[in-house]
Amino acid sequence: MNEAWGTPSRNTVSNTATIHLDYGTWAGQGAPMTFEVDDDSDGTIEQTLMVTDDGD
Ligand SMILES: [Ca+2]
Repeated sequence: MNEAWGTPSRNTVSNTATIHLDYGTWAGQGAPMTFEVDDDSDGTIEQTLMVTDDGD
């Protein structure tokens, strides 16, 4: 399940997960965005995912 990450999708996190978008550290358009994933929504982050904005 934890393959290399490209674009976030519903297939990569469980339906009980809570995803926090780390806007506080996001440099803006074109910069990588950090997602913090709480797989079981217990308040502890299990995964931190970096997603590169390669879009238009
Ligand atoms: Ca958790």
